[in-house]
Amino acid sequence: MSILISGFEAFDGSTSNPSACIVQALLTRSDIATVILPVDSVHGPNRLLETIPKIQPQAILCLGEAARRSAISVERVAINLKDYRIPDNNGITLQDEPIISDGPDAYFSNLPVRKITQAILAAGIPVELSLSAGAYLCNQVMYAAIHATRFTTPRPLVGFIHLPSLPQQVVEKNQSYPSMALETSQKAVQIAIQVIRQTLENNSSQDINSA
Ligand code: PCA
Repeated sequence: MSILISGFEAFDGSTSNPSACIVQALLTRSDIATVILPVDSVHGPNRLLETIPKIQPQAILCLGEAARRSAISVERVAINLKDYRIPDNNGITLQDEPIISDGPDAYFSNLPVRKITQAILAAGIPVELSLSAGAYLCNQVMYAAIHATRFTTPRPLVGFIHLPSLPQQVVEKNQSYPSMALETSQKAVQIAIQVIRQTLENNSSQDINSA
């Protein structure tokens, strides 16, 4: 059983990104494939889309940082919109553009988003089921991954989790917005992986029983 987990490089003047730290910590697990994506309007989604056929994962969990959010955000929806509030790491700012010109307005994640949220909450970690992954690179990667795998059989589970900034990022910027310790975000991601794994196991035993 293979699960692909992606994270993003640092952006917006930060020297780190919690999603990259978590992906690096998962590198040693043989059942998990990882990729760190550039915060780049073209190469970010492309790097993920190139990796998917090589791994042929049963699930794809993308991770990114949501500065100023105070809780883990399990994303429900990706919208077909690029509307960047800040430039990407290549200096590009896109506005009012679709991700896929003839694509649907939005895709729902097919991860068990409510179960993941409930399991993270049960572990005592602040979490929300979020209605918007924004209109920047995280939303773009989530939309592109769901779009690219929609006709794959069996269809992989695909979704996105946003993580609050790390305390040191907020300190670095001399600001006072919310943050979450790396260990806490990491535990939340581990719980999400467990729930995804259980869902895949249940789906495959249902397939065997109905065969
Ligand atoms: N967060 C950004 C892009 C990269 C990241 O980690 C976002 O929320 O779109």
